[in-house]
Amino acid sequence: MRTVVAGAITSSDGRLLLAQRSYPVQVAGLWELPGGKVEPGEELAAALRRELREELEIDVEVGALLAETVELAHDLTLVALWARIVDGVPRAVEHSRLVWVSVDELEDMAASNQLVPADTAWVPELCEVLRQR
Ligand code: 9L3
Ligand code: MG
Repeated sequence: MRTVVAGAITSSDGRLLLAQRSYPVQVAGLWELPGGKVEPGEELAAALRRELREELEIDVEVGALLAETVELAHDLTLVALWARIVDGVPRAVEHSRLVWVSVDELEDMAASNQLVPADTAWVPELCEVLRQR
């Protein structure tokens, strides 16, 4: 059983960073919270900081866990942590594109199935928290 950790990266003006997957073909073109697999023995927050350095060339400060845990196929469990950028400007190293979305844009993208299916579990919490900011 492995864990995948994703970052709910927020901006000071209440936007969320989404990254467009370039692989595998089943989800290529869909948008996700960026992240990746936790290494054995690695802490969740450390894994997220490592993944976001690798994938986006940013340093983040990691916050709380989002409530929903998603069971993926192949013995993978997916969790998300709130995060904010403390250094760097996000660059799509392995994604096709990056976008900062407002809450309304996030809801539209979810409603039109532009998010990777697994990540839709977080949309209600993402919207609720971002609207409070
Ligand atoms: N995954 C789903 N939603 C996400 C992320 C970061 C990852 N927000 C899934 C896709 C892959 C697996 O987790 O099946 C591993 O992710 P990656 O290492 O390919 O990013
Ligand atoms: Mg990844």
